[in-house]
Amino acid sequence: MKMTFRWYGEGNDQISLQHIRQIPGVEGIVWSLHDMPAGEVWEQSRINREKALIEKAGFHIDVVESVNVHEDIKLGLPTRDKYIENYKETLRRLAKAGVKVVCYNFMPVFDWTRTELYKQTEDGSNALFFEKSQIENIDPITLIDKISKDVDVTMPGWEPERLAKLKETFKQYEGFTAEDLWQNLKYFLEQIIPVCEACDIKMGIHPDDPAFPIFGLPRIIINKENIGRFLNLVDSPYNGLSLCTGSLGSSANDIPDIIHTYCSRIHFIHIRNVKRYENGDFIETSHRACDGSVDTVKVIETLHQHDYSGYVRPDHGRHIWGEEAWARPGYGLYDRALGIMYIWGVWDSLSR
Ligand SMILES: [Mn+2]
Repeated sequence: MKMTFRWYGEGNDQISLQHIRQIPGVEGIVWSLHDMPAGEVWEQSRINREKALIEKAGFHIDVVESVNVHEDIKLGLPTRDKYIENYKETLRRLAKAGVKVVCYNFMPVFDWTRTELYKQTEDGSNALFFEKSQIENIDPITLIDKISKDVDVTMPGWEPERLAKLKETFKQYEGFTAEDLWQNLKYFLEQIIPVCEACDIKMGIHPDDPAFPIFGLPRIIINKENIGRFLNLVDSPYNGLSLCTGSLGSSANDIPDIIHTYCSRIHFIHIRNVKRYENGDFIETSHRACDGSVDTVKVIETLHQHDYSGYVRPDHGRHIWGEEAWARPGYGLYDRALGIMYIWGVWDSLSR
């Protein structure tokens, strides 16, 4: 298991690389060029600059999260070929810099969805929250307006250029089915996986978050069966998973079983916990197994049984010790650092 930590880049993250260095056992930074619009080719000089900065602080740059997929590719529009060519070129350039794994997702319109970014909890911490009845009774544009008002940073998946076209994008998805999305994903993979094989970059798809359809948009990377179907679209080790226990945990998935079944295709894993309520709501919790609905101990135990040697990062944490004043939603320092210690605690005791 190789421990990593997500960092949003200089001037774009309140947490410094020096602080991350002080978390035990973190070897790599999970990074991206967060201001790159989906579909553009990443400049080699910018990739190299980021690499130099991260390596100078003592970390590897093996994992990129994410290289975003242009909406036209998901929609299967004729313009997709141009964007797929750009995607391939970005992959080649990342490979040249030494990147090993690229995380991405294939969710229509939205990257991830919550109804509240700072939901107060009993102990005074706060966390990302999803209230199902709100989603059912609000139109997406209103929700985005409401959520965006709470934060002054650009969140991945909620980039201004994406939000500006929201209405138009929704229109494009009218009548669009899950089978359409499967077909377009297959087309995309058939194009890029040979490039990945040639330049030795492993692709890891992130499950849909939450793992069920919202706003009438299809969601396909949501459960064991669909993950199996996904891996068979192109049956290559380079076509793999960025398994996220929190996303899959938003509905009743047996995550240890998913890990057990597909372990050789998991290149990157996000470990976090969520507590699901009977009415379909869920809130993000500490990493501890008893605090949420995901059996994180069994998740780590299953990885250990399989001698998992891929990349891991703690996923979202709660905001604790007042850090909501400055931290990105879900991406404070403290709870993610505690999460790492929990993961190491379980892992090390199993190794002993
Ligand atoms: Mn995740």
